[in-house]
Amino acid sequence: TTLTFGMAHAQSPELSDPPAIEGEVVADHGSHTLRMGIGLSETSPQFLSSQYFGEILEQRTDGRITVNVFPNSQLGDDVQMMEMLQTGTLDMTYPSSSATTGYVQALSVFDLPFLLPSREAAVAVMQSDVAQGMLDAFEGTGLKALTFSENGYRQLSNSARPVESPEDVAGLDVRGLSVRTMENPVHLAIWEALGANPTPMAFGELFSALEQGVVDGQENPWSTILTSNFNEVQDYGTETRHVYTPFIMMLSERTWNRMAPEYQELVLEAARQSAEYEIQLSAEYDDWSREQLEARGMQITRLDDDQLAAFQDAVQPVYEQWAARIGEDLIAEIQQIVEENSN
Ligand code: KDG
Repeated sequence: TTLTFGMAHAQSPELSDPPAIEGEVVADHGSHTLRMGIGLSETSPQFLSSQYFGEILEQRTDGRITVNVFPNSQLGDDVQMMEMLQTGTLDMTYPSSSATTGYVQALSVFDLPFLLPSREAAVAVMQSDVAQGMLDAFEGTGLKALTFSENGYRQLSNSARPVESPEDVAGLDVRGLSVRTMENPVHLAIWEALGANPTPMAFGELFSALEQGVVDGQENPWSTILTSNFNEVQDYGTETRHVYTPFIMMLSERTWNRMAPEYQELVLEAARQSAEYEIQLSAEYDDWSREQLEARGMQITRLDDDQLAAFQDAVQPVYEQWAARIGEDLIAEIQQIVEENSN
């Protein structure tokens, strides 16, 4: 299915058009058809910006490079698709950074709770030299990491009860919420610290797990909760913003090595342009999605400063458990960038 950008705009007039594609058509270095698998749906900023990535390449190569984007985890989950990139059976994927920490441990820094207080700070971190170093560190894994973009601020949803405090997660006279997490040990630690019963699971299995009550809840940005229709099976949301996760757009190193240098350069440029568009679209989707979810009947709790502080206090043990392993210096470096980009 190919969706046009016009359809996205039919959802909301506030969403930006993709920027005009500029630049010359590059020389003919042969043809490539790139297959890209993603976890999210056809209405997500991730999909729309991936389509835009394909349009840039198509236009700048006179149709010699085309990109086919397969949404909804239909080719596999983040971990499986990265393995397919390594063996060369898939060209591209676009995982959460949290799914990639087995390859580059430093990326775990993004999984630390409440580390990136604003989108401005998060974007500055993603554009920093230290973050570029993390992308470069994929060298030799079989994965060519192209660019960061925004998955976004993660929020809790569940089908059991309104959540305003860690106690509501843990349950006092009722059982603790079972919460699906990504397959990432820091995320597990966060939900353990909050008293939940965390269950790591692939994204593609999540909707039916929620529907069947295998888990009570999950955590993802409002845009994902909306564009994956989780609100159909989740009555309650809480604006926890507990983690900001990036996406990483990546190519199979085998595919990369088959490309002419001029094509490689173009792919990198298109990836960065589409990431910029994705970050913008994702930011626009964030509040808009929350409003849409409320309009569709989801009961969303916004936390005041004291309530938020209770969540922040409860997850402090995660820093004690993980700071040394992730690297105190790295964390300090990220905090420094945050400081420089906060007002
Ligand atoms: O394509 C990205 C998705 O597969 C996944 O990373 C989304 O945040 C996500 C999750 O919760 O698994």
